[in-house]
Amino acid sequence: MSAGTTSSDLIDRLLAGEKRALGRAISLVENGDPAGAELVSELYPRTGRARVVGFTGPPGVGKSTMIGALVKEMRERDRRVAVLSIDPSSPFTRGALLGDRIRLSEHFLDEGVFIRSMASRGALGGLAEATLQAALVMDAAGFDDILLETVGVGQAEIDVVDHADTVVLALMPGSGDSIQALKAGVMEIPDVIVVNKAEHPLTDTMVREVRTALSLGPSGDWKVPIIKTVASEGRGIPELLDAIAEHRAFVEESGTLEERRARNLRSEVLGLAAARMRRELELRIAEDETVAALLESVVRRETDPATAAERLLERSRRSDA
Ligand SMILES: Nc1nc2c(ncn2[C@@H]2O[C@H](COP(=O)(O)OP(=O)(O)OP(=O)(O)O)[C@@H](O)[C@H]2O)c(=O)[nH]1
Ligand SMILES: [Mg+2]
Repeated sequence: MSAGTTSSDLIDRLLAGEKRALGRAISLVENGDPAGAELVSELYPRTGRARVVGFTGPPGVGKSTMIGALVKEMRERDRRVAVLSIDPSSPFTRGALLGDRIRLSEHFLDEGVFIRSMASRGALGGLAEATLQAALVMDAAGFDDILLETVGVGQAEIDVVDHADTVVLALMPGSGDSIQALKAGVMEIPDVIVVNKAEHPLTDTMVREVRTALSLGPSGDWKVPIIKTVASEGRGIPELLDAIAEHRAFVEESGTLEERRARNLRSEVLGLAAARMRRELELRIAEDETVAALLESVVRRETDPATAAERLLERSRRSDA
């Protein structure tokens, strides 16, 4: 069977919402298989319908637990939901992965729920690229909502959570670092803030600190709601889902959804191009003796880093011509 037939059959099954086909498609993307990239480019015109909600926040605040509880609530509201959690192979996410598996078995027979963790090695743009491609595939498979769980590591060219239609920041009492980051403007203002583990006596103090931090930032037309949850008991989860839905309605009605998506897609293209360019440059450094000599001269303090970078780029442009 040729690759073409495999992919058209896979596409048909995927568009019919078949979970096994979806799992297979995501594996292709995750492994950086060229068939995955081809699949995404074919499916792309059929995407854009799903509502993408990104969850970020420090390790262990309860993002996975919260998402699990939201999935349950969403099923009660008759929505088909796909969950994608990103595993940058940190020791923290190991436990959460286990949690995902437990929830996965809970929804195993439900065609309306799909849960998957990503750990990519293959894709050119790394994990971020593979994750966004996986989200597109889920979108094409007809899921109403896609929930993305990420840890807020902002060093990559592409921060996945920035590509969501709604960004939820999860905190818990004692998440002081995040408050500082919000205050300092290091952290992008989210659309919804959750204070989880709200059974803790310091919850209201935390809520006040969050409110103060937000009041220091730019104030837009959307007032960021602060929701208290005890995710492990499902408390506050319907309120959280309502807040997410309200944000969605707000961005749709105000026309900012289109603007936001256009801006996100533009930065995704730039981010992917930058990641590819970096990889090309790294290959060049590994393979080109002149470049290796240039780097050595930086180490010997004969050429400064900025000048060397300029020469590296000049050299790579020349070889493109
Ligand atoms: N006390 C309390 N514990 C909770 C609550 N929600 C989640 N937990 C527990 O907190 C721990 C971490 O929860 P996770 O959902 O794995 O947290 P996470 O943010 O996904 O963690 P990472 O993916 O590792 O960043 C687990 O032991 C949960 O059972 C809550 O509302 N109260
Ligand atoms: Mg988790």
